[in-house]
Amino acid sequence: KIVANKRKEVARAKSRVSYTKLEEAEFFARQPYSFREFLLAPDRTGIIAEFKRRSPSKGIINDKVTVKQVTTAYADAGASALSVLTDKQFFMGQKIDVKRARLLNNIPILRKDFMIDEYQVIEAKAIGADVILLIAAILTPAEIDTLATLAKSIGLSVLLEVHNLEELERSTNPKLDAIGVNNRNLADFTVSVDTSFQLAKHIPDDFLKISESAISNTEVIKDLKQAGFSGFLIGENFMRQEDPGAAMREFVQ
Ligand code: IGP
Repeated sequence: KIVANKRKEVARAKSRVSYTKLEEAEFFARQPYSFREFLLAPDRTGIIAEFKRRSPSKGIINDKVTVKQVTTAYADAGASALSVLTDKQFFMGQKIDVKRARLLNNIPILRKDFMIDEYQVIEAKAIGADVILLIAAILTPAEIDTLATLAKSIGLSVLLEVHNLEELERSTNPKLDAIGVNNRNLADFTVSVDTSFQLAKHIPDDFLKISESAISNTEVIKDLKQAGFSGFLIGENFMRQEDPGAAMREFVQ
C-alpha cells in the first residue's frame, strides 16, 4: 500500500520538477558527509536520531515540535547522524524537513523514505541528504544494485534495511555501506531487538552494522555494541517526549 502510493507520488514529483532542476539545486553540488566516518567517530554516541511526527503503527507521535528544535538538540546531545522522514502520507514528513535540518546541522542526514526510483536518489542529494535507505522487503536485488550504484556515483552513502536472513542473503551487495536490521516487522509491526542479535553474525564485516527500531535503553545499546553494531536508529523513544532533544540528552547521560 505504501509502495503503490509512493509510485504515484514519484510520478507526480517527476512531472513537476525535472532532473535538471534537481541537479541545479544548491545542495546538489555539496560533498556529502560520510556515514561510515561519523558512525565510527569515537567521540560520538553511534545514535542515529530520528525526526518522526507520525507512524502507521502508532499514529501521531509528536506534531508539536519543529525540525530546528529537535535536530539541533539531537546533534548537541551527540548524535552521529540524523534520520528525517520525508514520506507525507504515512509519516507526516516532508522534503523541506531535510533541507531545514541540513542548513542547521553538520552531521550526516539519512533521508528516510521508501526509495523505489532513481529520481528519489537524485532528489535526496538535491535536498541535502547524505545517506539513502533501501528497504530489502520492497526491492529486488537488481533494483538495489541500480539504486546503490547511482547513489554511490553522486557521493551518497547507502543503508540497506533487512528484517530476516532471507532478505539479508538475497540483498547483500558490495556497493552498500551499512546494513540495518529493522527490529520492527513491517508486516505486522511487532518489535523485538532479538532480530538484531540473531542476524548480527550473518552480516559480513565489511558493512557497518546498524540496529533499527524499538531501542529504549542504554543497556541494549551496550549489548548491541558487543554484538558488533556501531549504529542505533532511535525515533519514537525520543519523539514521543515533549522535548525529544532533552530526552536524548538524558538517555545518553
Ligand atoms: C526508528 P523507533 O522504533 O525507534 O521509532 O524506530 C526507525 O527504525 C523506524 O522509524 C524505521 C522506519 C523504517 C520508518 C525503520 N525502518 C522504514 C519508515 C520506513
